Amino acid sequence: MGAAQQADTGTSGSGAQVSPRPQAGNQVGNPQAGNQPPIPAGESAGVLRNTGVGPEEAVQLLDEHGGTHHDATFSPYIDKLDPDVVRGFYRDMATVRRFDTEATALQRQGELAMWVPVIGQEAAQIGSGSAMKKADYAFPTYREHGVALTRGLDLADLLKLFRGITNGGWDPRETNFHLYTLVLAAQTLHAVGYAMGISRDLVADPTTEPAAVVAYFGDGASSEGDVHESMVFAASYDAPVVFFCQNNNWAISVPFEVQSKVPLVNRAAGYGIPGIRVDGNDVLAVYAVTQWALDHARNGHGPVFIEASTYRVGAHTTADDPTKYRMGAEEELWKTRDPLARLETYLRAENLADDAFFEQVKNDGDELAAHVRRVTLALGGADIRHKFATVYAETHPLVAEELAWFENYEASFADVDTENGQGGAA
Ligand SMILES: Cc1ncc(C[n+]2csc(CCOP(=O)(O)OP(=O)(O)O)c2C)c(N)n1
Repeated sequence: MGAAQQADTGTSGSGAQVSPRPQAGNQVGNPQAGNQPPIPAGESAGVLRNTGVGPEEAVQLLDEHGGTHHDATFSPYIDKLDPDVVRGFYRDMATVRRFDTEATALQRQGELAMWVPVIGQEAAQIGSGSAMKKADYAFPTYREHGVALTRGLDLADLLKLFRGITNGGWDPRETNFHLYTLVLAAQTLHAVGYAMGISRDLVADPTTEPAAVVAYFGDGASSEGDVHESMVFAASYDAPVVFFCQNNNWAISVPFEVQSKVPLVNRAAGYGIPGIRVDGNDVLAVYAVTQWALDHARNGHGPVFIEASTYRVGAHTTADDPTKYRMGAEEELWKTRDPLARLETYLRAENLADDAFFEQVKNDGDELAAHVRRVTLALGGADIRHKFATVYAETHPLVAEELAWFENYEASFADVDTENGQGGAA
């Protein structure tokens, strides 16, 4: 990364420490503890202090004007980045934004049952996803389209779920990207269980490649008991898991202030794990912080909690109307912090990208959107009976009763369908 605009904001040298939790010598939960060099103590405004008082500021390496800042702990993770990688961050963020627009259009045209937009959160997702290695494993919620892209998924596969074709849409083992989880926070338990499995695999075979897990969830999900249980378990067993919370300020219509009386990052201290607050709209900072956390976890030092401060620019889903509960001024403020705009400003100022690059990214995005549309329309209609058949492994009287009701209801449209020359519901 170019150093021309490096400016020390004075935030480094604040004395805040990155302190790995004391090792309990639990060799089953943490087979590598003791064999690895300790993570060096760093200095960063965004890192939880030992006192448990969370940082006021978040780690930021690239501000909303495209200017860069130095951070003693995290800057080294991006200082030597190849410009191609930084351009790749932009390309991925723009790709997922274009994909999102197309999926929203498909929903509005009746081709998807609903859609969950991610606009505004691209940096949090592309930054954290890009920090992962192939052997690492991501446990997403239902909005991690950007992470899906970094894991190598064909984004069209995501839409199968939202069209009702399937309960999944991809084989998680192919990309180490778990299926979307709509039950809030349930995936954090799955993630910790998987991470504990990684630890045990290492005990069984020390030549296994060390890996870590990233558990994604939102500020609303942080109020669920599952997150608490996950963190207690992960801390107790030094599980190699990074808890990545995208605090997008809203849980549908409930504002963040209702979820927590303190910054979420403060909670990490209660579990005895390091907590880092990062500017979630700064792709470089998210990338650096997540790399640090993954190294920490992979090297046997246990879990890390990251709070990525970001904003859900659009609606919660296409079934939601944020004008009913949100002030326009807040939306306008966050638009000035747009993750793509700031990286574009930086790339242009550093002469790392020109008009031709941005034009190419736009054209490639349009091509991807056309591909996604083509694949989705070719899927045909969803067979809703499949849903009834997959609630339980065996037949269930209540499901059978509901299916009978549904079939009656469907049959009531038979006359209309005949008149219109159509053949049943899609
Ligand atoms: C256990 C559970 N309770 C309630 C819901 C309904 N629900 C779906 S999304 C949502 C808000 C989630 O907010 P947050 O965790 O902040 O994530 P975001 O959607 O903002 O990314 C709620 C309450 C659910 N899916 N699962």
